[in-house]
Amino acid sequence: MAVTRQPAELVSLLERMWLIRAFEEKVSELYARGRIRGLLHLGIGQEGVAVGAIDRLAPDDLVFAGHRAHAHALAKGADPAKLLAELAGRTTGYCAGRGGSMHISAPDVGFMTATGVVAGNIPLALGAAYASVVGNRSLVAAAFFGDGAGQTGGFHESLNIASLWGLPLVLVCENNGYAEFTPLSAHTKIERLTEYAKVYGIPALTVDGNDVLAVGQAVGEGVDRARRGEGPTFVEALTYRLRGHYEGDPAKYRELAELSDWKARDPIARFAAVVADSGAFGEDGANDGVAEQQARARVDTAADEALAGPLPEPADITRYVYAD
Ligand SMILES: Cc1ncc(C[n+]2csc(CCOP(=O)(O)OP(=O)(O)O)c2C)c(N)n1
Ligand SMILES: [Mg+2]
Repeated sequence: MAVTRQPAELVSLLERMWLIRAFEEKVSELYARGRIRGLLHLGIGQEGVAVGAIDRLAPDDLVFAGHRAHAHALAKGADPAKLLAELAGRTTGYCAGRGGSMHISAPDVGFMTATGVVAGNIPLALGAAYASVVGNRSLVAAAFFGDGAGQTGGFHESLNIASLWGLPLVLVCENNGYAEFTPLSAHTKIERLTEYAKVYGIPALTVDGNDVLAVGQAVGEGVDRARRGEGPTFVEALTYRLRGHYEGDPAKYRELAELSDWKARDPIARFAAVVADSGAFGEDGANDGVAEQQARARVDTAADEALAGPLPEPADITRYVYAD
């Protein structure tokens, strides 16, 4: 698609994608070394969706993501050191080390929640969109979920209400072709998930999720529509996770040829070529590679800071437990 963004904006998008990639590669390394524990879902290969979409939101807009949520938190502006501290169970983490990867919340930057409940974030985003209308505010709520979410009741109920009440909700479906180890064709007969939205009267379109600008264009239209009070929009972003469903998944359910096809469509490498063509790396391309270097350096510093944070004291085990 035609590039209409300023060179500095293009570089900034690339920097954000690199920050997420470097962060998740560091997380993978720390996980292999036992410094981070628990079930971990990485979105390496899907960075174009979170960055392209969240770029079109305002700082006050609210993001609700799922179990593969590091990218969305970082794209919304979460601090990598605090996020890493959370994953490593440190008291300095976003949720005092009690939440971990699937329960991140960084409300200071409008990243409201990750959740381990597939599609559980969609009714929450719906509620935020409703609160925006009731409270006479102009904020937009965005929900990010996978293709697997389309088979849940909460997804359908939320789409119906969002449409019926014209709520300012943007629904971003990251269709990566699999729900856990099950390919899309084995969990629904519907090929284009936009069909689900259309039956509820929601404008919907499918985009190349590995094209950060295409995602931004589609989501930007949805955000504008929501802001004008014209109700929800559904964007299906076609993408692929280059890692297994979880760290340690041997991923025997997919062919290597499929993986290498998608590696060739890596959203970061593709976009770096667009940035280079725009001349934003300088005349002789001198700044090519700087975004990656800076991201890796920032993540290294964040990891040092995060791992220096204290673990919770055993005596504090019931702290934040509100049962009678
Ligand atoms: C309500 C619910 N049902 C089942 C699960 C188990 N589960 C965890 S991830 C997952 C698949 C999700 O697939 P998708 O929504 O496509 O997201 P992706 O993992 O591809 O990012 C399932 C079924 C769950 N966590 N929550
Ligand atoms: Mg999926």
